[in-house]
Amino acid sequence: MGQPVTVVVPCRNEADALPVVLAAIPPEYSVIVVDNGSTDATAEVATAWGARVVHEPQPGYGAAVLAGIATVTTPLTAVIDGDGSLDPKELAQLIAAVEAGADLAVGRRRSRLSEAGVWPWHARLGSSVAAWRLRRKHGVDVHDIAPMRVARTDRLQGLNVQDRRFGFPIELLVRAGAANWRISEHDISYRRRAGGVSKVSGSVRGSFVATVDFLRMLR
Ligand SMILES: Nc1nc2c(ncn2[C@@H]2O[C@H](COP(=O)(O)OP(=O)(O)OP(=O)(O)O)[C@@H](O)[C@H]2O)c(=O)[nH]1
Ligand SMILES: [Mg+2]
Repeated sequence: MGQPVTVVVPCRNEADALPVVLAAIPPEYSVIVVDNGSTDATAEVATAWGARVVHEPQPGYGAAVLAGIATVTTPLTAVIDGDGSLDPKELAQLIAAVEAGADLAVGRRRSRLSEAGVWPWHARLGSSVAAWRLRRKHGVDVHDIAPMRVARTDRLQGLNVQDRRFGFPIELLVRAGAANWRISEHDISYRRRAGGVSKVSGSVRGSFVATVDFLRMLR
């Protein structure tokens, strides 16, 4: 049995998708669902599934993730989306990497492991450009923007990431690189969200807004 893990699941109106996510989280992990100003039954669904619920009124992916991370007390923290597009079972390889000595283990979405049509060109472009800048300018050897991640909780809490929106994953990688963290990247699958409505990659506009957030962090 490895070290205790808490999975933080940021959610804004994910009541339809959340059961699929929570059902796939291995029972030995603790779960915190961060309800980020949802107007649907996200919090009720989370409670019914036995997850702890943290409420974060300030909108933004970063605000939600930070609120969750701040309350974790296990040695390891994992972060995964609440929309069902990522598979919680694949956290195991990231957790193993951190237990083996990595400071941060991150996922890398791959076309060959993705459901057809789920990863449109505009979303892929934004992530690729951000990852390229991370490698070139910041010396962080990643090929995606760390859509899921596992790290030691105390280190993660001490990283002092400021961005509250979609710059959060990028800023986290920049800061981890600057602190000389050992980062390991692992291929993961990518699926259609399990329910609910896309807020980002479902439109060119959504991808554009997220990409602007990414690039603000990489100037
Ligand atoms: N977009 C967005 N997502 C949030 C927010 N707060 C929490 N989240 C959650 O963060 C996770 C990741 O969101 P994204 O996958 O980037 O957004 P999405 O709406 O699923 O968009 P697509 O995956 O591109 O369809 C999801 O579980 C969201 O519910 C927020 O303020 N905005
Ligand atoms: Mg999503």
